[in-house]
Amino acid sequence: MKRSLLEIERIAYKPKLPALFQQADSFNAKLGAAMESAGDHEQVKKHFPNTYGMPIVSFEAGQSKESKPLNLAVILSGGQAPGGHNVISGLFDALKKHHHKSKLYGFLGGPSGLIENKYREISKELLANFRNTGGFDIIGSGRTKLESPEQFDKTRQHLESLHINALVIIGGDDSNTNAGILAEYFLANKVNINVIGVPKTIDGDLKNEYIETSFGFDTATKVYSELVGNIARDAKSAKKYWHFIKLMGRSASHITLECALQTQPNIALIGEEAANFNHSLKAIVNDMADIIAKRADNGENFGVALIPEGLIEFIPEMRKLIDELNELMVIHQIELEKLESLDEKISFIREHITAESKELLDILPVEIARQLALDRDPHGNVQVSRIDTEKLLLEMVKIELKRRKKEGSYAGKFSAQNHFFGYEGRCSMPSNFDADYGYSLGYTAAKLAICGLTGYMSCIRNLSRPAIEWQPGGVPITSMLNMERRHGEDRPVIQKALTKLDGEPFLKFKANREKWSLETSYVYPGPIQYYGPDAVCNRTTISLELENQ
Ligand code: FBP
Repeated sequence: MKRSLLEIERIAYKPKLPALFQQADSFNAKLGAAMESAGDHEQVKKHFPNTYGMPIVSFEAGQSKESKPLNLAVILSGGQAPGGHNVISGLFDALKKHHHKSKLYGFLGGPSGLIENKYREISKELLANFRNTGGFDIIGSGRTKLESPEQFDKTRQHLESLHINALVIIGGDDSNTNAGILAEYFLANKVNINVIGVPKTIDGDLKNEYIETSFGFDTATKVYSELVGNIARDAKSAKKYWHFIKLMGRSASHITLECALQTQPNIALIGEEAANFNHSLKAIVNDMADIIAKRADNGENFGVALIPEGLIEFIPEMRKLIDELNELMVIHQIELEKLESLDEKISFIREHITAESKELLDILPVEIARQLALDRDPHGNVQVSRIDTEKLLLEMVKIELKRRKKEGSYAGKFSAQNHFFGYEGRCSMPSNFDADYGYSLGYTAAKLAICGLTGYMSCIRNLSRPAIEWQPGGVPITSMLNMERRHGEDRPVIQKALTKLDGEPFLKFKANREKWSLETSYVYPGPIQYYGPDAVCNRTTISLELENQ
């Protein structure tokens, strides 16, 4: 395999570990307080009689005793995130340190690899090509939902045939929910295999009091911020375009908020704010047109607007339409599957939604209506990355500015470009932070498995401090659950962390956005740096720094 010079250098990088793991080899689990679920205690408890109320776990150095070899299995689940190969490296190194005859098996293509029994053993030689690299290609990933007893049973058979002691699931909120369900199922059925989760997602929405951030968010936001900064500088140089940039991130606006803090654009929309203040599509378009008009009055017919991909789900009338579509797609699944074209599906949908939603569907550009009618992902989510919200807003702003021009209240020139940054950031070489964090999460997951724990998520705290001060441990997955409506029924799921409107990152943005909207005060973060001063190479995100201050 041909490698770039940077990749060759990166493979040799030694990720930093928390001091505790540098000082000792043998650990005991230190049990803390028992933990309730994030919400709906009684209902969650009913679903998890064996794993509800488990204690939070930290580690303390223990006596070295004779250890037995362990076999671990690992899967990568869902969208790619920088640092995934490092989680596997951390798992492998901790496992081999525990006992050199221990083995690590990677199941291929995500959860489906477990069901279809497709795997490869992860050897030192194989891993040597992947340390500190981007991507998930060492074993691949997938979005199959591991949820039915039949799938659990096949998983059990395949894991038992390899004498696996613990399965590590590296995934986002939905995959970790399933890790918790599988741990419960194995305990209930007296299967002697533990299950440990690892928090992964560029979206940054898998976080809570204990999980400060997921791996991947740091690198992805640095990649997008570099691109946004480059575009902002182009806009300021040419002075002729407005750039409407949609950023990935699913429902939550964490990525957009972080990129806004890093680059100081003229507009950054935050979906959670739109929902909180009931901002209609029309109100959002009006606010954007106001800023564009004010900048035009100052002779600045250019600018940068950041739009989270999940915005569409937060606009109240859109949310109502999407909720109706979600329910309808479950109830009328068979009829909808029989319809061949998207336009036939839309006609069917029009007949089965409320008059209010029908009115909205009819005024949306045809392309957007078609995108909304597309299938959901296996977890029942609207595939927001496939909806062109940036184009929708651009078209609507254009119409509004035309109206204002006619009426005489706007005399500027509006010429716009649209962009979508998403896949560009998911497989980037991990930043030093994600290389260290991913590795430490993998190392911690192996330690949790070695301590014989199940139903836990690997957790590292104190992340805005240098890695040596990081605190590793485990949090019960059931402590993150609440009940939510999915596929037309109430199910226990990990609560998604949306952008907090009283959180420090949003407050900092709010305090500055008016200034940024009119003054052209862009910041250009430049590319991720791996070598050089700490302040440039080892700094994490502004969001994490503000949240932890
Ligand atoms: P995860 O929740 O699986 O980490 O997904 C991350 C993500 O990149 C989202 O930001 C995006 O909406 C989605 O994946 C795109 O999914 P796909 O890779 O299936 O196109």
